[in-house]
Amino acid sequence: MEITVKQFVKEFKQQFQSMYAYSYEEGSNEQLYNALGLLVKNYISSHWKETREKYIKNSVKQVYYFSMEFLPGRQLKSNAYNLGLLDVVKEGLSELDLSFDQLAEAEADPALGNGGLGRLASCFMDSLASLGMAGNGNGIRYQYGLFRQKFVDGYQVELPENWLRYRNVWETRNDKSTCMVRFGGNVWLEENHQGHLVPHYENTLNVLAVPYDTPMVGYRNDTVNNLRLWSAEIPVEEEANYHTIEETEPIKEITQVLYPDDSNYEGRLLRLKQEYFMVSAGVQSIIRHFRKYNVPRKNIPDKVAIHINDTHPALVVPELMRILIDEEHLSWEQAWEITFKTCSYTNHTILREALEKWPIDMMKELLPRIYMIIEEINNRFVENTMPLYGERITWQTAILQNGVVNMAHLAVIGSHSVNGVAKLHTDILMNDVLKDFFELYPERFNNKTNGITQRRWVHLANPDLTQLIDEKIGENWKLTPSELKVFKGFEKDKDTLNKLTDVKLKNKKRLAAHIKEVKGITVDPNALFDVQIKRLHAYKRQHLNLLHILHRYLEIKENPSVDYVPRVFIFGAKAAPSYHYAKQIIKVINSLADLVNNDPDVGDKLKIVFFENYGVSLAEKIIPAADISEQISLASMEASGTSNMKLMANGALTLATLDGANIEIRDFVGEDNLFVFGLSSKEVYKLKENQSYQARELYESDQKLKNVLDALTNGTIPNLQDEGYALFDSLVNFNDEYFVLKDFASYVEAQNKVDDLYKDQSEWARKSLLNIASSAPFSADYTIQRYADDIWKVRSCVEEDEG
Ligand code: 26V
Repeated sequence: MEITVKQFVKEFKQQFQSMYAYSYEEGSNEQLYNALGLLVKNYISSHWKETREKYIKNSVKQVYYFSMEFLPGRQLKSNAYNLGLLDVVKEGLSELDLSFDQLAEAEADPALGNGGLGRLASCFMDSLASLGMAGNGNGIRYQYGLFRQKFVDGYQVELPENWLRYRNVWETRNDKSTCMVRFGGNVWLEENHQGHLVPHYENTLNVLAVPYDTPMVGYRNDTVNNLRLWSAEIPVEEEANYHTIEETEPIKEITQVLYPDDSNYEGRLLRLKQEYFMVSAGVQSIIRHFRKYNVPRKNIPDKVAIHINDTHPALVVPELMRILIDEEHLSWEQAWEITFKTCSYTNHTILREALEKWPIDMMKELLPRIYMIIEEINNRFVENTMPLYGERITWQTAILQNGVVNMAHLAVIGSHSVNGVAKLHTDILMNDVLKDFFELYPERFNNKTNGITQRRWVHLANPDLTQLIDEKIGENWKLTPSELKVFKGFEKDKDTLNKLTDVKLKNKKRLAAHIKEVKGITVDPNALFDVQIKRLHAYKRQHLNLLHILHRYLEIKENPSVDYVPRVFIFGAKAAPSYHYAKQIIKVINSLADLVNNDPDVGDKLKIVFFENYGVSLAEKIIPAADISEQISLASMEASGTSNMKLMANGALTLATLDGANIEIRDFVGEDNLFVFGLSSKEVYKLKENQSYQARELYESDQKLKNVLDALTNGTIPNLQDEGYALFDSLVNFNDEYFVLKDFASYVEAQNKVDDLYKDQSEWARKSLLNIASSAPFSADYTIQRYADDIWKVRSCVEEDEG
């Protein structure tokens, strides 16, 4: 985008004045940020309009990514960057004596998701736009995002995240495109005069769905796609029926808060309301938009692809059926053909406790028409499957089972494509979690290994590294990430390795200053920065990390001259508010941090930093400074992971079990350039199968392990209530569900190898370089290209223009 610094400065001053009626010199950071954001949005708006018009004019096939969660992160910097305006903006502001970075920090980080799944959705939005593909996001505009985490006396405390308090400059409320969503009441079918069976409704709760649209800006390609988030309101014409604030609650609460859990399914009515609200509004608006295309309805699958991000939006299947049958008057067969060809589904977890199963009674009462349709889908499925595959498989794959609606089954049966998010994960879906379906529909299953956007996670988060790469191999890698492999050619180049070490050190100094500021802890930037950042969950095994730190602490106490490389162990993790065990792990790590960080015997050998309120913005600060990336889940449990990819792309060496995408990371970077330990997924399956695991035997036979476990309960760690006992119990007395003790010895061994390598700084830098140069396959641009080719059948519109 062509804008001069002079023009920008003038427009910025005007923008500020028109909003606040005083000069920018008197503005607070929030105000200055708001003015700047609106100005940038103004620059975006013409591309936004033109992109939309181009898609309609060319009848382009559109992808709709349905997700209950999006974690876009702050948008000012990335929008300005993708527009090609970042330098102009920075320069202009500095002419006005303003710091861009300071203003950028005033933006609220929309935490409209829990973790990996939500962040993946946002990386995908970025890649869709950057590839010039017609991709739309569809989700919920939660008034409160994921809770703000604080530690009080080492315990996690949850505070509300009112991210909309100071307005959101990126969104546009779109009153022209509202939809009505109906809940409850009675429904019956009656034949109309054309002989169609049409539903009649009485006593429904009618909710107005209001869309808020946010531009998704492509990287220097003039493409701006749309992220549509829905908000629930009382329909204007029904306002008079509501007499008190309390009466309006059932409507307003629908989009009030994000469910702060990403692993435990609970059959909560409000959550089902949220899911249907988002799905119904989204599908209605798609069908409305499709009418602009003037194509027969049977061609919907040629013009629309709907993606179901985990089972949460799986009601897309019956909702699309409902609209096609009840409103468009298609036959069941015609409607089913369209629905099935339009929908595709990604599974993101094998954790049984996270798989959604709604009680039939609840579904019937809240969504009577939708339930009728689900029942019919199920009946037809059973009818077709039984003669071919017999009773066992048919009942195991049915949608309705034991009084519940199995949402994964609904999603698989209603989609032409089912994918996992890493090779191992897809294998596990096919051989275990969804194996009966794999027998029915092998052709539907495919793998799409996750990816990340290098734009946010490297170009913007790590400008010094980016500059170094540019200097060595030119800028092509920014548009063609595979070019990064050229960087491998510099693995023996002293100058490059020195500069790489300098860049890392600079990033670590910056993080060290931040640690000092927010935690008051002094850390040595020359120490090894060891990072584990992800949701807190037993399967991710932050407590394995904890046991190793405790082990080092005990060794140092016993022998103060022990030769450990100085290390800073960095954690960022939120625990679901109801996940008691995860919160106990947080408390123990925090108490151990108090002990270790203040023990003069320890000095710089060991520091522990547990950041509060981990999220996208904090990740952007931590990742560029990481030396070691901890990816230590029990093999088979982590579907893919994405922090593993971000850390690798920033030059951290991975310390990993062979789980999720770690396996593919190893394959690309080579066995010698990361640290692997622990059970393989096959071994885990075997161990579970033959039920031979005895955690207590390990505790009793391994003296080092025993010392560590005993330290949880013998008063070594100060200020604990029963948390140390809780950990001990789960690991020793309740037989250690995630095989922490089993993997402990090989983890400690791998950690010692990490120390040894770090002592050889140039060898470390060489491996770090190889990691960076091997990270291109994990670009979300490639992942999205594969979704586009194999599943959605959409192409870049930028290409089309040229061709
Ligand atoms: C489950 C539930 C259960 C009901 C309550 C709300 C809720 C919200 C989210 C989820 C599913 C979370 C699944 C998830 O985030 N999986 C992660 O997905 C990442 C992207 O594919 C992947 O990298 C991680 O390995 C995987 O854990």
